[in-house]
Amino acid sequence: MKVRQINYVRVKALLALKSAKPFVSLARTAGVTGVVAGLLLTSLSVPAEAATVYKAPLRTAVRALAVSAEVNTGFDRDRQFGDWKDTNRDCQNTRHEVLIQEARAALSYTTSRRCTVSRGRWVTSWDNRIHTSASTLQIDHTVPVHEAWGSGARYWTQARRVAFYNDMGDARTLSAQTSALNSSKQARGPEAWMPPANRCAYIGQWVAVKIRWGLRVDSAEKAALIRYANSCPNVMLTVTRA
Ligand SMILES: [Ca+2]
Ligand SMILES: [Ca+2]
Repeated sequence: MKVRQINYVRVKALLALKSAKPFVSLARTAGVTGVVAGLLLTSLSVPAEAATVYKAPLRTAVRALAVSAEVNTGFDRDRQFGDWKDTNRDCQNTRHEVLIQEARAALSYTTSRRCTVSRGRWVTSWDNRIHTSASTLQIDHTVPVHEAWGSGARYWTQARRVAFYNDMGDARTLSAQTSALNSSKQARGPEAWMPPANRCAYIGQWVAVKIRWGLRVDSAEKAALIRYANSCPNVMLTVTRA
């Protein structure tokens, strides 16, 4: 049982990393066919609710989002969500894990232990800007932490909130963005704030995170999502629920 649980965690991480790809293409990736196929077989033995994968075209997914009023009172980011964690205890916290994952070139670190990223090359998806210093980047929660709190996270356990805050299981939850632009977003949803570039991708990411974490949408947000989705390619969304 213990082995199955460990394998399931690994499968989940692999699937999330390749969440845009179907199982077959995942199994063909990078010469790990046998290993992945074995892990997938093992995963069949875990309870169905643990591995729920949602799949629908963007416009269908948007219309299916459950609506309720956003209740933002009582929010305390540090107390309720904590800070960047080093979940896998390799000395790199979530901020640096995201910087490493999104880097387009070799990285340099502030110390020989490689705990904190110093320089590299990143292209921020909201504005297509090129960055070479980590100091000009912030890690954005696609669905802002305060917005998540008001959309259902207030009812979660502390552990689930910390997991959301540090979600490395789906690359759509967190991304490195230009610091000033990230600051300008604050806790606003697509009804009030949109990035200057790659808006259709942003809408897909927003909807995927709402589905992954079972968060609700307020009516103004849903109207905006429907409006944007109707003018964007009706791409297939595949989301592993957290
Ligand atoms: Ca780490
Ligand atoms: Ca909202």
